Amino acid sequence: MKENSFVSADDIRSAFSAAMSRMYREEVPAYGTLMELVARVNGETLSADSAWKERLEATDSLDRISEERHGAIRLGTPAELSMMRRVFAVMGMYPVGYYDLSTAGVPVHSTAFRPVGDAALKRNPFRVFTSLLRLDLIADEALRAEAEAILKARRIFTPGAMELTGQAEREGGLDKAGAERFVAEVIETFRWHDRANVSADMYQRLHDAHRLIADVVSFKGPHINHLTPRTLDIDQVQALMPEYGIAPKAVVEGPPTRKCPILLRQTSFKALEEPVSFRGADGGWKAGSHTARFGEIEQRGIALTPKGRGLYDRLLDESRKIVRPAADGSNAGEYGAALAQVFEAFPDHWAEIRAAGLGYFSYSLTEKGRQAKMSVCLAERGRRDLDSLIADGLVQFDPIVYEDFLPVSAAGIFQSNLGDGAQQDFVASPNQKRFETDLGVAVLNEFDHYAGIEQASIEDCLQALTAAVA
Ligand code: OOG
Ligand code: NI
Repeated sequence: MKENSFVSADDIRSAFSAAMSRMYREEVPAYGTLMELVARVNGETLSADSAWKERLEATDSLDRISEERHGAIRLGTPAELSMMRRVFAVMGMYPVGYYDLSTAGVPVHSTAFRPVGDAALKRNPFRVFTSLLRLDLIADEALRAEAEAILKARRIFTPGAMELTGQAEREGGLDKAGAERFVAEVIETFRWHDRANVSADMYQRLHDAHRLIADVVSFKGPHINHLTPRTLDIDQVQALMPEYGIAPKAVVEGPPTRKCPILLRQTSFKALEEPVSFRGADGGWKAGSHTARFGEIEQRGIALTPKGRGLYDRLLDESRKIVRPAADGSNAGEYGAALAQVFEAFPDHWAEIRAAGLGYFSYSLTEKGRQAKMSVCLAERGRRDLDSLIADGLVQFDPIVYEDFLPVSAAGIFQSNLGDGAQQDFVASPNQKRFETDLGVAVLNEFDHYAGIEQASIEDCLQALTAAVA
């Protein structure tokens, strides 16, 4: 009886992402401006391309095109991370991928909590890029101990959020009233607090060690630091940002503009300096400022196989050896040109990408394939491989969309929002084991996930072609 009244995890996630969007637009008006710009560009792109519009109408819900696709938070302790995992699980969001950002001068490692199945992603793809601060990378031992003590004392979840998460785990879900309360309680964790947990002096010391440490340790909770709607033309939004009074980061991260989009392209407006107050010695408050929150946009392409990803990483590295993008945007044009030129080595036709084994595709029967299934006899099943079924026009293939993140791009997003002078070196030290111990589970491997979707689609095709005569 009770089970029937549970709200689905997908619906809870949708309500959560809508509530986050409302809260963030109120808290950061520039983000609302970015949303307006994105809606305008998406609308213009679709009016200029009716074929694309039709395809999107068939596969996505058009009125939700410009909605948020992801957000990001930075946590301070293993206990916060493992509790966050339980909270996200109630919303059907699971940790996929491990990203080590120490190599890029940011003392965190991360995962993305996201829906994993095709149906869940279609219903609402919202994900949260979640980083855990690595105090072990901070050289100053005394400061590290103080930061640990401050973090240990804070409580980022409301008692209601903890209780409802436990209830959902015990009972297998939440009913309507429970789900509504859950969203309202969980949102509190992501809220901005303009009163710091620390004195101005302590903030400065944390800030001197790394701006990101100050951002995580000084506040009551892990305020959402950006949300990211989907754009259909990222170059256009990047170009128009100044006209809307918002300052874009220097360059678009990821691959260059292409006919066949690969992986993920993203850009953001630079984080805003916001007024905060610090604890004074006399129990009062002292005015200051903090820079953390921004808005981002993303445009996704095909998920690449390990071979394709290897090629992408190599070409990106090569481009950056030719021109390293400067934080002030002064060589953005040169960087764009180098990137485009180097990426000519990456095939830009779906059939070539498939033939070279660079990307993941979803296979389905064509109209001819659906008609022909009666004539494909069992004996042929083993003989006829996918390539000949495609050549005969029985099977077609579509790119599988990349739903994850890119460490070099993420580092670029972090850096541009930490201020231009914040570049700092750490010894590269990926530690996925440690991250998973803190998280309480292993993260899902994104390549296995895409390979699984591809394989299932192939089996469905073969099954459908032979089922009729079996
Ligand atoms: C996260 C930056 C990474 C992305 O889209 O790659 C990110 C952060 O600044 O906390 O969100
Ligand atoms: Ni982001």
